[in-house]
Amino acid sequence: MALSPRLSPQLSVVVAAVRKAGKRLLRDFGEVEQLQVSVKGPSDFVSSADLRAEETLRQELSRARPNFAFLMEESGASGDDDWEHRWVVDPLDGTTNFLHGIPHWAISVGVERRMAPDRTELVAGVVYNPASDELFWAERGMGAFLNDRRLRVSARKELRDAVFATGIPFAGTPGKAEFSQVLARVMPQVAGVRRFGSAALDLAWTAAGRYDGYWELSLKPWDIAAGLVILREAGGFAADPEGGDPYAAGSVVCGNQVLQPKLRELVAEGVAYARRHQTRGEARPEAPSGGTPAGSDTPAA
Ligand code: 2AM
Ligand code: CA
Repeated sequence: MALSPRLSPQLSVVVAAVRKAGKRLLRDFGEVEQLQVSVKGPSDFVSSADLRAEETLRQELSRARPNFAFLMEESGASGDDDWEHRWVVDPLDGTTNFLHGIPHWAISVGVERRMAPDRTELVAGVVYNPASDELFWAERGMGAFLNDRRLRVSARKELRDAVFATGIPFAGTPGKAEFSQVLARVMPQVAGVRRFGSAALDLAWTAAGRYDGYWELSLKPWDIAAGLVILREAGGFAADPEGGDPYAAGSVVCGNQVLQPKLRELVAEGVAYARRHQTRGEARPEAPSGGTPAGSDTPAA
């Protein structure tokens, strides 16, 4: 597919790399669908597909930009500590979907630039879903695109019309009580809540206006680096629940200019409630009752 002439040399490198890794992953995905019936299941096969994709990306990206450092999901940080640019790579976001033969997973590559010793910014990102051949991409200041089409976040203004995506905590991760409290506040007010299982695609789909917003807590840099650039370049807003930097916090609440603050308030209230009511490491399971759930609690003794 021809891409817009706005594709810079740097992004061309990323696009070539994700397409190469994507082709192989897509072949592997076909195999996974066959493997579903085997007794052992496809999980070992998927881990090696994941590692292979990461290696392909590393080779392609480092050949084109030898000075860039890496932060990768499987192999961690590598390269010069004094890096000026760094690739932030998730070779397979939505692994559980991949494993189950669900065609909703992506390769995510973000570019981080160091402005000062303790300050970096995200400057470019590509999120590629090989199963649908949808390539979401953006460069700071240049807009966001899906293949060759310009992206814009949705224009909806009312919570009751909004469809939000989220991520549900899974085994071994914190935040289950927080999630329940947030969901109890969001669910009654909106048109729908979706959980599709790839943070990178959740951000890209919000950028494309398919979702009106998205929230998820406790994410890793490689889940969101690329998607945050795409979201912002599509006119979206993103913060952590307290209004801080979502990349640094690893927690994201995003949407358009009108809905993002409303969603953020609900998320912040739910999180604060769960934390105030934590006893023996768990919050009370129920949402506060009586009136609207949001803000109707009393402080813990
Ligand atoms: P991953 O597929 O690269 O692991 C969904 O909530 C997000 O959480 C995805 O971006 C997913 O990225 C991440 N995640 C990490 N560990 C997970 C797990 N065990 N189950 C589901 N999602 C997981
Ligand atoms: Ca991931």
